[in-house]
Amino acid sequence: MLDRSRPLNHRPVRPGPVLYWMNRDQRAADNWAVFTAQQEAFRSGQPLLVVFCLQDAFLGARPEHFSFMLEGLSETARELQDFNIPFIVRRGDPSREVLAVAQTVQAGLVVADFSPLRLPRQWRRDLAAAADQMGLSVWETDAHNIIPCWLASDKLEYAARTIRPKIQRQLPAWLTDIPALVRHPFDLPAELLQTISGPGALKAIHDAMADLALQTAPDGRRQVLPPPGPAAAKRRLAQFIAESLKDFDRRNDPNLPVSSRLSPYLHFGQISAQRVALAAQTAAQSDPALASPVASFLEELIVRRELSDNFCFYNPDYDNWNGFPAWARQTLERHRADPRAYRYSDSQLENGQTHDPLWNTAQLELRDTGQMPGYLRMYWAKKLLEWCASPEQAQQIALALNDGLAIDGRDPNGYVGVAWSIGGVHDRPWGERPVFGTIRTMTFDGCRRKFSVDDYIRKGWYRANG
Ligand code: FO1
Repeated sequence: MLDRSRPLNHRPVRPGPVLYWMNRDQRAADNWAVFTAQQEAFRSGQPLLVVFCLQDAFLGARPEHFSFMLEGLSETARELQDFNIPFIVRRGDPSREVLAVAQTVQAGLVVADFSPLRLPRQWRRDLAAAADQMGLSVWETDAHNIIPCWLASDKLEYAARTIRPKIQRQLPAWLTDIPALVRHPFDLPAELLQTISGPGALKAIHDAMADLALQTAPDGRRQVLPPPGPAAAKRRLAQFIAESLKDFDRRNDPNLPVSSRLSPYLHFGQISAQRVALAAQTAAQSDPALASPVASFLEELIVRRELSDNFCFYNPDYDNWNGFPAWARQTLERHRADPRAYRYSDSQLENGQTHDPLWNTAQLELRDTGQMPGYLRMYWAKKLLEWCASPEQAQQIALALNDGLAIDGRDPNGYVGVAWSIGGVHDRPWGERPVFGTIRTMTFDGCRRKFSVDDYIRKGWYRANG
């Protein structure tokens, strides 16, 4: 079998229970990290356990986003427990908490899943270094991408067109069936479990949800979110394939219900991208009419998503000006002093109070539902460039709104989406315009030519006003 794992320190695996630290891939099924941990536990006849570290805050996520995650985790906890795999929830810094659990159970190996983002990577680095001191091996398994990020490409890619051939070449080897977990035959001694888990994961999750129920976001509003969890994700996938995949080539029209709406589940790892890709492929095999929409869907699901991870993994400046390509920084620099036709306060932007009704509707959809149609996310970010005092400020506002409001915020796709829109990342120079320079623009009239802007605004008005 191909190896989706790599060591994070130089210690050999030693006898002892295997611990999977779950972070980005919050599911039991179709999770290569828990599967790898189980394989290693089998090899030496050892117990397997899973730990999750709950943070008090994560990159501006709202209480509703934490609730979405926690409800999914309680489902995942039950699923793992059915496989005789204890699930432990700890609160606090993962490098410290994972190490404490590993020490108590005298683990022989810790397996982490993979994230290309700064803070989650720092957690892994700290854990691997501290574990190294104790002679404990730490591995990382990419359970999120279909091709492990460090193998898909070994460098920062310029654009979809440069990573696509690399992915296409390697994909047949990686896009395989995903093995199922089996009931784990080796038990962790009950008193040890009691020591590390206290009253249990479900109680810890329940308590955390009760705390969240008392909290409101700084704006005092409560978003209406889709149903959370792995089971809801599977239902969404089935419905998407049955009802809307055939129209996926028309996804740029936000009035049509063609988007997969899987992104919240993919972000929290409640569904595996590989499972989604296999399901789409299977659908295409049984219906030739699906060939083109499935190809477009897989382009977004695989090439674009894995390109986003590539950008964040190889570019430490994925969320600031220095991450923009040189041509984009030069052109934006040249237009820095161009007059802006409109300027708005943070609150006017957050509450969709600009002169542009299309932008306002998209922003209010984001504010109130945590989601925004994919095509409008680009328009939305580009308008911020047009209306803010500087490109840096536009990027920071776009990221604050996206991380703070989007259910799938705080994700490589969000950082890349904003950097593409404002800083030309993965794009090329276009015709010269005020403020934008040669960064590609998007306009209200351009949208009008693509879809009924009036319908979108009217429906948005009804969504907001009943
Ligand atoms: N991961 C955790 O391990 N613990 C958390 O408490 C946690 C909260 C959280 C809140 C919002 C959100 O969007 C993601 C969250 N994650 C959490 C997941 C995780 O850190 C990230 O999805 C990835 O690491 C990003 O690549």
